[in-house]
Amino acid sequence: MLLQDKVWLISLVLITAIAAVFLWVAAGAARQADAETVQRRAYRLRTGWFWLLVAIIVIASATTLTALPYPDRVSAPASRVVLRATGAQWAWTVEGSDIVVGRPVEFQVTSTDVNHGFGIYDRSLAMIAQTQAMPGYINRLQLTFAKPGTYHILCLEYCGLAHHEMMTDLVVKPN
Ligand SMILES: [Cu+2]
Repeated sequence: MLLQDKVWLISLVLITAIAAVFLWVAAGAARQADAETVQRRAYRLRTGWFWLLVAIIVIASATTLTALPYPDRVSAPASRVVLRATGAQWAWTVEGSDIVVGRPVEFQVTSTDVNHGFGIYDRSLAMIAQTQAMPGYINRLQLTFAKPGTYHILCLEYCGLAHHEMMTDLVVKPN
């Protein structure tokens, strides 16, 4: 099942649940009840939900924040290949040595004019990494290619008339 279909299905279930709650409230609207009792019950429910939410946030943060999906700069392997990627209206220049499968690469990404988006795509045009290309600043993007072949670099940020022309190929050699 496509991700899109899954999201659509989840949305549909949630919409149905919300609609059911609305109908349930509407059906009971005419019923009289003691306001204080209802209020106390609602407050108790709210307090319960609040602490449940706090517990979920604390547990989720504690278990996931340690495993950030990108490496920190300090732990960059010394054997990495450094490539300099420069964006300019409207082309990419990538300089450096060859990229080999399994060998860590660091792209030092910058721009000579305006902001560009540096996006690396595989053959099926699925994005595998991206960062901003900013004038006067170098963004470091660390990546280890798992498969050889031709990858594509596309600009991800509208940067003028020929933004769509800002494409170049990146060849990753087998090990
Ligand atoms: Cu662009």
